[in-house]
Amino acid sequence: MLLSEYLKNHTNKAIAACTDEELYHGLLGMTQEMAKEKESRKGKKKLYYISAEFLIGKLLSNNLINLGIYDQVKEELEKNGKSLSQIEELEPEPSLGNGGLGRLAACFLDSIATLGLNGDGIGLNYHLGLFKQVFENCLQKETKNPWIEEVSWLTPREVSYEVKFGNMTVRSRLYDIAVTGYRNRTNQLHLFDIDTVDESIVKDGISFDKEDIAKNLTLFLYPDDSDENGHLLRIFQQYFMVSNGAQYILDECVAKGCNLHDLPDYAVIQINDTHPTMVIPELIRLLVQRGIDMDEAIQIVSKTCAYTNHTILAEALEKWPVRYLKKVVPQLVPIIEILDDKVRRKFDDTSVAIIDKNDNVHMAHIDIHYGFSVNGVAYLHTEILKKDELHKFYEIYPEKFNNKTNGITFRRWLLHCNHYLADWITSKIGNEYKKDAGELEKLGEFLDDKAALHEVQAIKHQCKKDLKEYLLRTQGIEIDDHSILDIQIKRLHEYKRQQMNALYVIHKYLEIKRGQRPGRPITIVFGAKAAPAYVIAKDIIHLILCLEKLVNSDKDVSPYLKVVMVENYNVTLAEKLIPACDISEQISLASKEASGTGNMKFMLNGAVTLGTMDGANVEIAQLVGKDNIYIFGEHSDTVIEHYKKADYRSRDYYEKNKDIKEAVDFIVGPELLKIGQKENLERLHGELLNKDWFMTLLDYEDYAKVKEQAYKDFEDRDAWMRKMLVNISKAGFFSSDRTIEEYNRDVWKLEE
Ligand code: 26Q
Repeated sequence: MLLSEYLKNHTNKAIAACTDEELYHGLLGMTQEMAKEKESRKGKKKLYYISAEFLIGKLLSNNLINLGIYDQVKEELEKNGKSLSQIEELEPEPSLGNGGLGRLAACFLDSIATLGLNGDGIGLNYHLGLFKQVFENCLQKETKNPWIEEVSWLTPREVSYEVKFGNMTVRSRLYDIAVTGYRNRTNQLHLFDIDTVDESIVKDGISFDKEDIAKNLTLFLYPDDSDENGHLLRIFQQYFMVSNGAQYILDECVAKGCNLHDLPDYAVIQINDTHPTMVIPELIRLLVQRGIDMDEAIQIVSKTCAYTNHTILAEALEKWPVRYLKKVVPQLVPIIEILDDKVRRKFDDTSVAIIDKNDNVHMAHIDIHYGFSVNGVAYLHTEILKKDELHKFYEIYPEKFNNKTNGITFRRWLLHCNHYLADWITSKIGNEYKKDAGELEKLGEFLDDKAALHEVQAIKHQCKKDLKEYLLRTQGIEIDDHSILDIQIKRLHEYKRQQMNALYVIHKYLEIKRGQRPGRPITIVFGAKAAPAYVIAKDIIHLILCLEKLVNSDKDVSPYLKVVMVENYNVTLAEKLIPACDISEQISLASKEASGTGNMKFMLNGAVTLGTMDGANVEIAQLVGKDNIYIFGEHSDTVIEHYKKADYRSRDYYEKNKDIKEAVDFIVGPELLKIGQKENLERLHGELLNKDWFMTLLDYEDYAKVKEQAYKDFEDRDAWMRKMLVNISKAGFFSSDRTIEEYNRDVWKLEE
């Protein structure tokens, strides 16, 4: 279909006569129509990927690519004096996720559709998504982030269910978003909502009445859960999601001829972390309601549900007090008690029980006992689950445990975000890699081809120039496109250790002040949102913003070092930053980052990783070899030992190393106190000295040393380009197509 024809039929206007907004609406309508024509075949067995987050990002460009009409549309527009990239900027980004877990779900939907598998997503239609971040006086402020407009990707469906809570009953409405596979079929993302949500209850910032469930149920993604009402709202949201999901799944299966006893032949439910765990007792409840006896219902559901674990951080493992569940979902409590009772009868060890002695329900325990598969998201992570975190469960159910190393969709993270590189790769090895990422290995042929390496270098420079233009226009930030771009973009968390990078900035600043200047200017970029109630994370943002001010306005330093903290880091910004990056910061404390997926996106775009042996970095290191990655820091075993023995004292490192002492004390020195808030800076200083739970100072010395080495190596341009190309050529393993093929082979077993 041609855009001109579509517009003629629908608006009776020519492309040249349309505004960009009209063109955006026209393109949206046209892609939706084309996607509909490719709707999925209805195979017998279907996957339901249920997740509280789907961080899908903007959809227009990706849909055009996947439908195979990107070039045609771009050309049509250009001929009429219009620019596709300008039109794309009008699209609001749906921020229906926090970070990695939500983005992974979105990549998976793309791969499921691309592989032609029968699988849909189930989630919630948050009206405001993740908050929008604004900086004021070097502090993060949160404001609402609406994304649903009059014309949007949401298609209302005639599907609606009753969902009963302890104190009220609501009626849902379903909206679908079409998920186009790359030159393949279309699947659906089902997002449940209620009509009574009221965006006007949001007061200043993102505060709202947490008790008015009818008005707030799907208003925000993960409301602030620092208080009891926040926790209760989270349970309301989770139950609303799973009750709708369970009813939808049963209806769809029954319509296909399922008699409920054979549910596992019709449905497999992948539970994305513990947030959708209540789908297990809810399905049991519904099956019993439809006449199946309890024991059989439990058996059926246990053969239908599979669980993915995304974290070992204790504070992220969901535990809900029974009294909360009694308030919100009293109908599930007797079922959860039965599930707990069965476990207690079978196993003496009470640490594997579902309800603990303090009357908290351990959601992960429900998934492990009453699901048929438990997977981690990278080799190291799964090993740690088996050896440590979930060891007792591994002893009981070794056959349930499996690893599925995460992946990313190359359609978004290469074809869409880096046309220069994608076209260059095509010119070298053809188009096959777009469907078969393993083909990238063929680029290995060019590792010693100087001309080819210089082409890669030119592409990186072009991406830097594009980024420079974008940041200047959208954020008023100026970067030097000839500098080394060293980037750390991810959620702000102490375990991810943005504070370690900030300490290095201080160190470098002081070094330059003393006259020791780097050979080439360095730009250190941060992008991160902190959870609204996470005090230390916000203090770290404060430190970075203060450093940005100090460093960039210092005439002695700014020609050599620049600090950039982009505002409101999101998928759209990631798409601009990643292609331009030289050094990818993946510096979490070993054992804490389950996988990481940003690391894979950077690698694919020719950035070299500076990282710890954590998460999928371990697999990246194995693939590219030690000459093509910069690894530092303590081994995960050592770190785990430190926790077991409780023998880490950050103060020892502070006292031993004068660079560390100098950088840490600079946080509360006169230069920064002049710019920032005493309270925040002192709290962060105290935290590093007296607690430093994620062992920043343990790894700092090695980090600084290895980082210097990377900067130095960057100067041997040909050798660096070779490292880049090795990274690109080895990235094929991290295609989410590979991950999904493994899920399907080992867990879902859908017809191909
Ligand atoms: C739990 C309880 C109460 C409130 C919030 C939460 C909560 C919310 C979000 C817990 C976890 C999350 C998100 C986790 C997440 O994004 N994990 C990341 O998953 C990625 C995909 O597998 C991995 O690559 C990352 O390493 C992991 O951190």
